Amino acid sequence: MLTGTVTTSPVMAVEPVWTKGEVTKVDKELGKVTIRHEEITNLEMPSMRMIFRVAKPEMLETLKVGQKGEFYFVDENGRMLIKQIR
Ligand SMILES: [Cu+2]
Repeated sequence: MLTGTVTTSPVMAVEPVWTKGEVTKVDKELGKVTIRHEEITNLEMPSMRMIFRVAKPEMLETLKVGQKGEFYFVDENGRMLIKQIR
């Protein structure tokens, strides 16, 4: 017997979108990292310098001022997070 459509949760395997950036400040106490980033296409944000929070506290231990890399930034309920670094 048909019981209607089965709705699946909108969980998808999201591929990280990498954005180049440079760490300009790390505030371990407040858990904030300032990054000068290039355009973030997944967030439709132009290049700028701004403050992010980290998805995991241990990221604060590895991030250094002057460090350049590629970052996966996400908007989590209005809070800009560094989700992954490579
Ligand atoms: Cu920005």
